[in-house]
Amino acid sequence: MTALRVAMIGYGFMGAAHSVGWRQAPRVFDLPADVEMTVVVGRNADAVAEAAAHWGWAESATDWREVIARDDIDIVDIVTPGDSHAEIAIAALEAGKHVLCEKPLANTVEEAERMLQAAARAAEHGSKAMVGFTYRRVPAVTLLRDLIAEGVVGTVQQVRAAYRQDWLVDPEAPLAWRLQKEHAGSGALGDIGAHIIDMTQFVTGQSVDAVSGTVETIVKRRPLLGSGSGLSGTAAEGYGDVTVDDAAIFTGRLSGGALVSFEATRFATGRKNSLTIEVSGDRGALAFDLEDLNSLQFYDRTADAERQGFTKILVTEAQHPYISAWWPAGHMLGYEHGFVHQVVDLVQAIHDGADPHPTFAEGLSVQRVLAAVEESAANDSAWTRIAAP
Ligand code: SOE
Repeated sequence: MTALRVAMIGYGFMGAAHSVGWRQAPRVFDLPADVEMTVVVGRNADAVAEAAAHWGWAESATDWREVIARDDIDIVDIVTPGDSHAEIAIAALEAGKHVLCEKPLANTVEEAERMLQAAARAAEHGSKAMVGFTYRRVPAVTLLRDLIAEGVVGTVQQVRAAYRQDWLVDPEAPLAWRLQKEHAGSGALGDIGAHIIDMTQFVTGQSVDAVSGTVETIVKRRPLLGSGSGLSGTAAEGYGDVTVDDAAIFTGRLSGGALVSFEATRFATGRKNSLTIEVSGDRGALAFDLEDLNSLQFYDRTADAERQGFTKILVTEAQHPYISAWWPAGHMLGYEHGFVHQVVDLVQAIHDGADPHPTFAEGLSVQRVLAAVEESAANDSAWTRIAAP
C-alpha cells in the first residue's frame, strides 16, 4: 500500500485536533493508503519538539520551506494563523504536494484567489487541495445535507445560523493573534462566522449571494499576551488595540431566494462553543446543534397534524455517515471525530484521484461573503452583492 507522508505546519489548538485526526483515521477506518505523521513544524524548536513527542510526530523542524522541499513529504497540513496560509499553501502546491489548509482559507479575497489559482495549476499534476471546514464531517451535519438534498424539508425558505462563544467577555482576556487583523484577517466573523457560512452553503447546496451586516468590537483594548497563544493565553504588562470584530450579525440571501440570519460572536455570555443551524422549508424543518452533535431535530409538516412536532434523530446508526467504522448505535462521537473524518475523506480522494471537498473554490466563496459583510458594515449595512467567481 502507498504511504502518504504528512508534514503539519503549526501546532496550536488546531494542530492538536489535526494530530488526533491523522493518528486515529488509519486505526479506525480501513484507508486505501498508509498515513505517516512524518514531521511537525514550528518556530520554537523546543516547543515544537515537545509537541511532536506529545502528539506522535516522528520528527520536528523549524523551517517550513525546508520541509516543503523534501521528497519524503506528500501532504502539507497548514494549521498556522491565517496570515501565512497563502504563502505556505502556494509554495506547497508548487512543490507538488497535496494541501489541507485550516479555515478560513485566507485573510483576504486576493490571497484566496491566488491560492485557488495555485491549486488549479497543481491539480494538473495530480495535487489535491482541501479547506478544513471540519464541521461538514460531523455525521449529523453530513446527514443534514443529505436529507435536504433528498427533499425532506421541501423548498428551503429560511435558514437561521449562529456560532456563539464567550471567551472574550472577560475584558482582561489577552490580545491573542485571533484579535489582531494582521494575523487573523477578521475576528468572530472570519474565525467562526466562516463556519456557519460554509455550513449554510454546504447543507443547502446554495450560495450566499448578498449580505447586509454589522460588526462590532466591544472591548477595544486588551492586555498584551504573555504566554500561550490561542483561547487560553495569559496576560503580560501593557495594553494594545483589538483590531478585529468581536461580533458580527448579518442577513444573507441564498441563490435559491431564501433568507438567512447569521450571528457570529465571542460575547454570548455562557455559550462556550454553540453552533446552531435550522433550515425551514415548505415540507418540514431540520435543526442541528453542535452542543448536541449526535442528533438532528426533524419536523415533518406532511405528517398527520396530531403527530407533528420536532422529533430527535439520533445519528449513531451504522447507516449514518461515518458511523459504521466507530461504535455500536448510541455510542456517541465528539468534537475530534470531524478531524478524523476529514483525514479519511482526504486520503480517499487522493487515492481515487478525486477532488476533496471543501475545495479551495468553496473556501474562496466563503472569503467573498466575509469581505462582503465587512463592506456592508462599512456602508451602514447596505445590501452588498457577492461578486460572481
Ligand atoms: C476558536 O474560535 C475556534 O478554535 C475556531 O478557530 C475553530 O474553528 C472552532 O472549531 C472552535 O473555535
